[in-house]
Amino acid sequence: MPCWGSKSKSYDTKEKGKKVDAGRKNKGNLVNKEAGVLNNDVTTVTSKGNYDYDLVVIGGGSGGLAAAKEATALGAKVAVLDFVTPTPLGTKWGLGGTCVNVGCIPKKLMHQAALLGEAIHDSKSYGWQVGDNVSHSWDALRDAVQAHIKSVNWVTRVELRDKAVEYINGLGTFVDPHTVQAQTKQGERLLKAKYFLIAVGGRPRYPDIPGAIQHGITSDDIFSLNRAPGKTCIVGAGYIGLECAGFLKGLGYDATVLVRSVPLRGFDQQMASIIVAEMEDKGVKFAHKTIPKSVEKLETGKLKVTWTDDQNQEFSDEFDTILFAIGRRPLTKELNLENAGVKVAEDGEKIDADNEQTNVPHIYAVGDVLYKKPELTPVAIHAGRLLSRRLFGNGTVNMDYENVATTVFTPLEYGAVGLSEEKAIERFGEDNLEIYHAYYKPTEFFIPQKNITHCYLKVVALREGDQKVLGMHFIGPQAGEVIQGFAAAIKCNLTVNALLSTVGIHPTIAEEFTRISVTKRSGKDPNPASCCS
Ligand code: FAD
Ligand code: NA7
Repeated sequence: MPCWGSKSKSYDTKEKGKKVDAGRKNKGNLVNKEAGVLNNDVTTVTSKGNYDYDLVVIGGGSGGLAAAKEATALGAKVAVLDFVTPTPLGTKWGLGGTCVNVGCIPKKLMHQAALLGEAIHDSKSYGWQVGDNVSHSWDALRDAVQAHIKSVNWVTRVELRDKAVEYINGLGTFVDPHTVQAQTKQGERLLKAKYFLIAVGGRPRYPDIPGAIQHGITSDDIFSLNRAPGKTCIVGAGYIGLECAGFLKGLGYDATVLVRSVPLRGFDQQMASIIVAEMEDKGVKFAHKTIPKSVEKLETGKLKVTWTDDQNQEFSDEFDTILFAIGRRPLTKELNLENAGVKVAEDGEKIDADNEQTNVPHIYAVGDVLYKKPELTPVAIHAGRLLSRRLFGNGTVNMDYENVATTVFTPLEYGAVGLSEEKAIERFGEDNLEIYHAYYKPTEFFIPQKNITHCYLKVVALREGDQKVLGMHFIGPQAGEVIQGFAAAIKCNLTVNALLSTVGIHPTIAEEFTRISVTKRSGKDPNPASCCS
């Protein structure tokens, strides 16, 4: 069986010159405007209007920028609009979108800062002479993180200029199906384009409770906060809530998480409970089955947070910071989509698009605005690039949203690809599955005698034949690095047989996947016997 994508025509840079010409002559040759469907056999479309641009992208984040750069490389004339509305606290940022400014990058840097704190502690047992008074400066970390972000903002602007993508620092709204208005500092500008790409991403939600907006912050504020966060209440136990709680605790701040239903809903729940247990061992507090009721600022300057549990019992505590991580709202309402005729999915504000094409054939969408698609940077980037290749090159490959790997950067990281155990049972039935699992001991943990209780992995596979792997789950250090390669293997139809015939790299933690032998069905002890067994 060939690896995924191997049959598809790949974009050949050597052919770029030729393809640019082809793109210029047959701009949009893959779009049947009348039928409103992507159709690779359609070769010409007569342009009905005079447009300023081939493509106008609304939103200069991960997906929008990737699509814009790819489109210009294929000869299209492209403009990108990007505008950041300040948070209620007044935080704003530069070009590049969520990931670079208030998402993946500052998050990973703060996670790394927390891990280094742990490493300083561990280093003593490795012989490093570290004094007892090791301290951490929030201001120094924030400044370093912000300096890095500013440099990325700058490089992004230079890159757009070099690639001849026109960058407009303005808020885009639809005027009609072929016109977008850009509201800039200098005034209004109307941009007519043949194609539009909606890549506006989302912003954190606030709960509808007293004091939330006045006194609360979100992930949009935390990475540039002008004071140390101190004792923090984190509302929400999703990906972002747990990551923020993890790095805040690691940096030395008291952290309490209010969990409404279950942590990491949508992820494998056994893995999620292990992550929570590990965080509890590290001192993060969890208030399960609770929702916030109010936030009040006391005369002392502290924030009194009141919450209730599922028995309607009321609790409260004082905090320095309350951080809401209750999910994100796509920024579609602000776009006046009705002027263009673009519909949003019935149960929300996201756009339900088939192969990124909205119900209006020349208007596309990528990234976090898409309905029921993973909210992840590489997903937005990949979909944006592939779309531009289909629109302006000879691309035929559609985005595959299945088996996208991800990692939750909690203190002990959790990397996953493919189906959770619950989802696999739902799809295939328990009897048709084999679940391999193992606890393991990272070599690095021995000398500092770190807690190994939660170093755990799981492989979800079909039971028959070579046992096709449906999902892989890993809790431990560097989980993202461990899972990435296996994600490629899953694309190539990895089987348990293939995993077991792979020779491991010793001593690593990733090799544990090549040694799986205990199935849940067997009831055998999944704990390791020794380091090299
Ligand atoms: P965005 O990157 O959000 O870009 C949209 C841009 O459009 C923004 O700049 C916005 O201001 C602008 N805009 C909005 N409306 C308009 C308008 N009307 N006119 C002009 N401009 C407009 N993903 C990962 O893969 N790994 C991670 O580790 C990870 N960590 C994350 C941590 C946090 C705290 C958060 C919040 C997110 C994280 N993500 C992570 C998710 C990732 O950041 C998003 O999936 C990704 O940024 C989505 O890209 P996008 O292009 O859809 O939108
Ligand atoms: P998620 O993953 O949707 O998680 C949101 C969390 O907040 C989740 O635990 C929710 O509980 C909880 N929640 C939602 N609404 C409320 C209210 N009103 N009160 C209390 N708790 C609430 O969003 P994230 O922000 O963590 O991450 C979004 C994406 O960004 C993520 O997919 C990453 O890819 C990047 P629930 O489970 O609904 O009961």
